[in-house]
Amino acid sequence: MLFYTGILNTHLNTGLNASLNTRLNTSKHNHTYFKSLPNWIKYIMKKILTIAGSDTSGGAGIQADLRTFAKHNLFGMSALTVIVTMDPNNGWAHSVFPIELSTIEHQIDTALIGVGADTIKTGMLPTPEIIALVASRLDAYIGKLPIVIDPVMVCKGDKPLFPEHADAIRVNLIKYATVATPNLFEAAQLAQMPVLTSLEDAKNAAVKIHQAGAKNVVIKLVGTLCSPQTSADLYFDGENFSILEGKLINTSHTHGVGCTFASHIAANLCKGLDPKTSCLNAKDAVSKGLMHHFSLNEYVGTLDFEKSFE
Ligand code: PXL
Repeated sequence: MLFYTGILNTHLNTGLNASLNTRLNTSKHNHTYFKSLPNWIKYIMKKILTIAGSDTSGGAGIQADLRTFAKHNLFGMSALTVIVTMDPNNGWAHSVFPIELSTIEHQIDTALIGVGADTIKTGMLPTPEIIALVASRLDAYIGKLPIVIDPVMVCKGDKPLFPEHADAIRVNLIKYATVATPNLFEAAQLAQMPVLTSLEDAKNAAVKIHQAGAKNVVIKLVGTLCSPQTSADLYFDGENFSILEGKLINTSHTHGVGCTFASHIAANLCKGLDPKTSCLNAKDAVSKGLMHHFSLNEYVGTLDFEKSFE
């Protein structure tokens, strides 16, 4: 039996709380251990909700989000919006199965009203109706807690998954973002620009996304538009631009990197860090994980979550 002798720290992810969370995450009997905790300890754990899809292959979606939250010692909750499957007999072609609206509504209310969240992250929202529902639920929390909007429009590359939904995200959802995390394609869609071909384009897009209501915008991989190419992201807080530097890692094993990046940002915000530091930390974590990428099968590979925390 281990005893903790530290001082209870009100910054919730240090001191006793960190120790308890670490033990919750590593205990072989998590459930029993959690139930045995006094209620006041459960109530001080910081809670974070992901409203996103299930990536059955495990690299992206809520699987990535919850795994990331757990590694940050946060209490993760999920509201599932869609199930994505991949066809092993047809070149890993993706199929999307949206969840019924009322089921999503019940899940969000369970988490936000029934339990309460300190931070919210959104991922894949597969129909304009689902986007509108999520937006209606986020409305009560704007300015009260951090909200990370990952405006997922593509699964891989730049082939739009839901082309007709870009407008719904731009008009209904982006205004709730404490931080919005579009890739180059999503940024162009949100900014209503045909395509981004330079850093200057990316800066213009960031301004437009900010005007659409996002408080902070991080456009991923703007460094790939520059020469020599890097993995740098562009960060805009409404006043200043910053470049989040990163070395380009030459791999196609990037499945789930976007979801993981946005979850790290959400987790950092949940722990009380400011938006820019949260993005810098997320960039660092994802880069470390990507250095140890691995393949899941002949079609897809992903980053090593564990290495992000070393
Ligand atoms: O990486 C984008 C993404 C987000 N969410 C879900 C996914 C994917 C890509 O496959 O399946 C559920």
